[in-house]
Amino acid sequence: MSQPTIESILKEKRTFAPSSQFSERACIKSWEQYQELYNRAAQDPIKFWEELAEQELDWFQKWDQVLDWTNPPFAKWFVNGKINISYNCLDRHLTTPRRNKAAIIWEGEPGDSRTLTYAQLHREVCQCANVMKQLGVKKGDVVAIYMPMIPEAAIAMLACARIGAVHSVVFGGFSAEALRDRINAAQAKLVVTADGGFRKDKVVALKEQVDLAIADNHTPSVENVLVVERTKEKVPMEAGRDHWWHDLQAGVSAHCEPEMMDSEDMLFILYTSGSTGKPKGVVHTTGGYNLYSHMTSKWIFDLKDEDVYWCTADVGWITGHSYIVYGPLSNGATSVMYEGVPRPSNLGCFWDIIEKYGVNIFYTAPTAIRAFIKMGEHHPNARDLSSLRLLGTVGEPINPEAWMWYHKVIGKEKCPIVDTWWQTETGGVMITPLPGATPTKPGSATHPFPGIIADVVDLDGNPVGDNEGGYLVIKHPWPGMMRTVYGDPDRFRNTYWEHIAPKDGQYLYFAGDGARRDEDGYFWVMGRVDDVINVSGHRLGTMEVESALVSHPAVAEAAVVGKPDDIKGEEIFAFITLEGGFTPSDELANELKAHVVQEIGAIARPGEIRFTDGMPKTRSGKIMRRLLRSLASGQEIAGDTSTLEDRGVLDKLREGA
Ligand code: 6R9
Repeated sequence: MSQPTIESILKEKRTFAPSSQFSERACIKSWEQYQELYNRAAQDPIKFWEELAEQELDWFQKWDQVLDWTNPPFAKWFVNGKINISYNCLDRHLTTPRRNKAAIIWEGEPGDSRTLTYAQLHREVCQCANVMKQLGVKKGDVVAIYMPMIPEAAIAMLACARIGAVHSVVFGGFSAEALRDRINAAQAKLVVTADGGFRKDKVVALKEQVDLAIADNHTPSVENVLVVERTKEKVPMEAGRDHWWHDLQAGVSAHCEPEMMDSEDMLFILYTSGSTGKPKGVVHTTGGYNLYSHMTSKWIFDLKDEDVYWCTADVGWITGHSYIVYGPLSNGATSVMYEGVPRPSNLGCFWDIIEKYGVNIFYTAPTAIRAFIKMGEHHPNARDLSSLRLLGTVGEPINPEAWMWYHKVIGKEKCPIVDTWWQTETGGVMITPLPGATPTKPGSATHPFPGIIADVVDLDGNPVGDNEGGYLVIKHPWPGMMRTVYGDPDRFRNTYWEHIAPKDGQYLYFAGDGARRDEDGYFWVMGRVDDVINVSGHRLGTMEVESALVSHPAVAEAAVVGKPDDIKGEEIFAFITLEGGFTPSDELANELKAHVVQEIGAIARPGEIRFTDGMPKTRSGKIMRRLLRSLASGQEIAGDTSTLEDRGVLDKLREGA
């Protein structure tokens, strides 16, 4: 092998098969059925996706060709097909009993709530679409959506889709500056926002941030700002530019024909932060994304008409796009939307919502699960969670001990867990259990979704052996794949398709994650390849060392990074947050080092341990190891920190040094 890959040291062996009660009722009922689907799709992916596109979606006009891959890495799916995703999410349900079914059940942080049936949501989307048209938005224009977690965020997205405008959702927690950059990068004509939102018992003044972002002609493309009244705090409204949503809504028709979109017309741009450099505008188009978010929602979350499904993400992230809005609604499901997050005044709010609405399917992130563990199981134990039948996780590798806690305390050992690996770039879930079919292993995302050909390879593109770490790649285009980096096709090519050179005309999509496949073919994601630590020539992924640390009863969360070392090249530097009831000490640090040695071996022994109250995380909850790496080696923090959740954490960590 010409290039070093990644060594695996994790020894997790537990397995959990779905119960027969679950499997019998599931969309995909057995391991054999999964294998049959997988093999059929692998042999003829074109036919596989074509059949599903015909069966599952409504098209205005059929395609001429399923996949055009003559100009890789730029794919076209369902060439010349005509479709509208808002039609598939709304109109087609109105002629069925789903017409009066809850599409969105929304809960505000202060405890107010609202339910929109499919008929009501359709009406609101049409009105919003007409308002946008009135404000001069046309097919192909970009609309920036900067919103709290309120139904109008989803309504605005669907309204854009309806008239063929491209949405660019900017997470409501981002600063004016981040918003300004994203508006300018895509030349947004309209900004949709709210006076504010409620988060952690405070008012987030969104309109104020919008005003700052567009002040002094910083964003010349913006013609109008549409403002939802949410907090009722007084906000300045600039005449001619700023408009209240409810005022304009009152004057428009509730009929709006969906625009006939080409399958490859742009649906949205979503900015994702690279570890360095400026954020990339990930571009998704209409037909393929609709199909992929639809199919993955249907089979992975096993959606049934009577289910109440809740994904706790924010619509500002891809998870919110694909699994709060488009995927569930295209399937006619009931999707819960919650404005708040667990906070000191209400640590148990998630469990209250599950109890209140009888949530059956719950999809959250490892960062949240580790926080729940730290808060203590008396919170979930005080609520009735018996409605739950399926659990999911996304965003980071889940440490086996966190998985076990989720399984026992939340799932009461009866709910399958789907650990879903995917990215903004992939549009939908790529590697995951199918809950009625796949025996799960804690910490493994298990197997590729049917139609996805995944592999673990070295830098020459050659598959590595069982249990050897390498680079996670996807070998065949799939309908939900990103189409380009907005305005920068070269960056698309360099970032994803050239780390591993195309061979014999085959292009490999490079995900940037390290992984290994075990002897049963299970995929284990080992963390970002940028975060790999090289100890005496052994290249270790972050996930395995962190999981060993988290398996110690004192540890709530762990993040490991490499610190330059004269002899070893790098040594492992571990940042640790402790469970309640434990206090930092040298003895505990030594005990944790010994624990890692015992769990996975001497090679992974942390050279240094630093206790901290919190980790620097992105606003979607991912630990920013890049910043910890700078701290560990005593360097100044460089690069983009605009996605950091809480700057205070960094300052504290610096002081603690
Ligand atoms: C959906 C989303 C993508 C990166 C991805 C990987 C990490 C996400 C994971 C996971 C291990 C999982 N990631 N899910 N790692 N197991 N189940 O999170 O998109 O924000 O673009 O992040 O997140 O490192 O490459 P995005």
